[in-house]
Amino acid sequence: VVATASPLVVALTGPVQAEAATAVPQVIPAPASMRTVPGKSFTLTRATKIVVASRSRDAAGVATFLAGLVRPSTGYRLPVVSGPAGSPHAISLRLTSAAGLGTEGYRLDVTGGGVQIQAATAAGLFYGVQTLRQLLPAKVEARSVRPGPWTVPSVHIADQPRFTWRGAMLDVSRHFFTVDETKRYIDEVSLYKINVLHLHLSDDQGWRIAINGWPRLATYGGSTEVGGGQGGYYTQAQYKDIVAYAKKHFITVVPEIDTPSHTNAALASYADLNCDGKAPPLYTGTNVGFSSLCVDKDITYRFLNDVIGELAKLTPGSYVHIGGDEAHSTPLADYVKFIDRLQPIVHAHGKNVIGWNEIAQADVKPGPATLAQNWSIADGTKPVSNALATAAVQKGVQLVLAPANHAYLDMQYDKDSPYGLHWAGYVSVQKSYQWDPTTIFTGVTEKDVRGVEAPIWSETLTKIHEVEYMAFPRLPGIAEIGWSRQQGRSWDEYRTRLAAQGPRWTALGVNFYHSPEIPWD
Ligand code: TNX
Repeated sequence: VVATASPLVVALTGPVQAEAATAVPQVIPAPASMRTVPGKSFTLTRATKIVVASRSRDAAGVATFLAGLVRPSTGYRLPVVSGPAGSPHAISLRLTSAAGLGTEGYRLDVTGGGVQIQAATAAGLFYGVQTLRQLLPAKVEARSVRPGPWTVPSVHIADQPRFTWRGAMLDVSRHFFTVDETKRYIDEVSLYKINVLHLHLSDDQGWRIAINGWPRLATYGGSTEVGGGQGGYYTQAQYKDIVAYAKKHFITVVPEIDTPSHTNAALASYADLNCDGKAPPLYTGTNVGFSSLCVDKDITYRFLNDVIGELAKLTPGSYVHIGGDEAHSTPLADYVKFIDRLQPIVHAHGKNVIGWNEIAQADVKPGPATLAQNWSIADGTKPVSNALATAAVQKGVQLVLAPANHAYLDMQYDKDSPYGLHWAGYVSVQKSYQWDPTTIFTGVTEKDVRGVEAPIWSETLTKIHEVEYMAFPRLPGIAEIGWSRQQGRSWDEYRTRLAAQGPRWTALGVNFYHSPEIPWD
C-alpha cells in the first residue's frame, strides 16, 4: 500500500481491521511517501535501546533528545549506545548519505524487530524522530508516567520537505514574552518540523534586545508594552540561550529589527535619532506607520551598524530581518534611499537580508540571498496579481509567503474569538490550510518561493497560553504547506488527521482552540 502525501489513501486501500484502523498513522506534516504494513507493529519497552554509530556525536545528540522525550511518560530510561544499525529491539539513528533525501529528509522504517531512522544530517534524524513521536500513542507527550503499551504501527516512510524555509514568527515587542515562554513555543512548533523562528525584536511599543553600545534601547525602550505593562527585554546572554535552544530543535533564529518605521521605542530612547532632535514619548497603543528613523542623518546608519553588528555576532543563522513594513510616514524616495544604505550594512556583517515585501519597492540586491516576506492578502481559490510579489520576482528576489488572510495566526478564527484582530478577515482553520504558495500570485512559481511563515503579532496577546490558543490548531496546517507536497491535499482528509493532534496537545498542556471545524474525538 503506497500513499503519496495523503495518509487517507492508506486508510482506504489497506485492509482496515478494527485494530489497524486506529493504528492508521496520523502524521502532520504528511510525509512524502508512507507505506503501512497492517497488523505489524513495534512495541517500545524498558529493554529498548537507542543505537547510534560509534563516534557519531550528531546522531547521539538527537538520540539523547529522543530518550528525554519519552522518559517522563514511559518512565523508561532508554540508554543511548553505539552499535550497528538494525540492532534488534532498538531504535537506531544512522547518518548516511545514501538516503537520497536531501539535507532535511529521512527514512523511517518500523518493523516488528525495531525502528530505523536514516538521514544525511542530524536535522533529518530529528525530523524522523518527530514523525516517530506522532506514531507513538498521544499519551507519550504526558509529563508524568502513564501505562503502556508503547506501540508503533509498522510503516516505511521516505520523507523530505517541499520548502527550506518553514517559519514561525513571534512578536515579542507588542507584548514581551519571557525566555521560558519563547522556549515553550519552540518546543511546540518543532513538533511540526518548523525550522525558522523569526523573532520580531523591536517595534513602536518596545525594544527587546540589549545592545551594549546603545543601552537605553532596552532599559528605556523596552520598559513598556501595548496597554502600558512593564515590558521587558532579553539580555544578550538570554538571547544566546534562546538561539542555542532553538538550534537543539534544528530551528534557526532570524532576528528582526524593524525599520525605518515601527521605531518609536528607539526614537524615544535616543533623541539624536530624531530629525528634530526631540525624543517622542514611549508608545503603548496599537497604531502602525507613524514613526520613522531620520533617513538623512548619519547617526541613523551608525546606530544600525552597531545594532546589526552586535546582533550578527550573536546570531549563527545567515539572515537578519530588516522589517521595512508600513513605512507610511517615510516618503517613498527616502524609503528607497534608506534601504539602499541599510543593505550593505547587513552584508558587511556577513548576513543576508530578509525584509517585509515593501522592500521590493527599493533597489533590492538580486541573487538567491535576499528574501522578501510577502504578507499581502491573497485569494486561496485563484491566483491574483500582486505588484510587490511581481517586483520581487523580477528583481530575482525569492519570497517567503505569509498571506495575512491565511497565515496570520493573530487573526481571529471568527467573531467570537476572545483574542486577535480581524483587519485581514477571520481566518478559520480551513482558511489557514487552503492555499498553495506557488499559485496564490500570478507570475510566482515554485522556483520563486523559498518557503512559508506563520506570524503571530501580539497586540492582543499577553501570555504564551494566548499565543497557543491562536497557533493551535492553525500552525500545523501552515507547517504542512511548507513541508508536504501540494498534490492530493484535501481539507476533509486533513481535518481528521488534525483531530488526532488534540490528545497530544492535551497531554502537553497546550492551550488550543477546540474549533468546531475539526472532528475532535
Ligand atoms: C500588520 S503585516 C503589521 C504589524 C501588525 C499586524 C497585526 C506587517 C508586516 N505589519 O505591524 O502587528 O499587521 O496583524
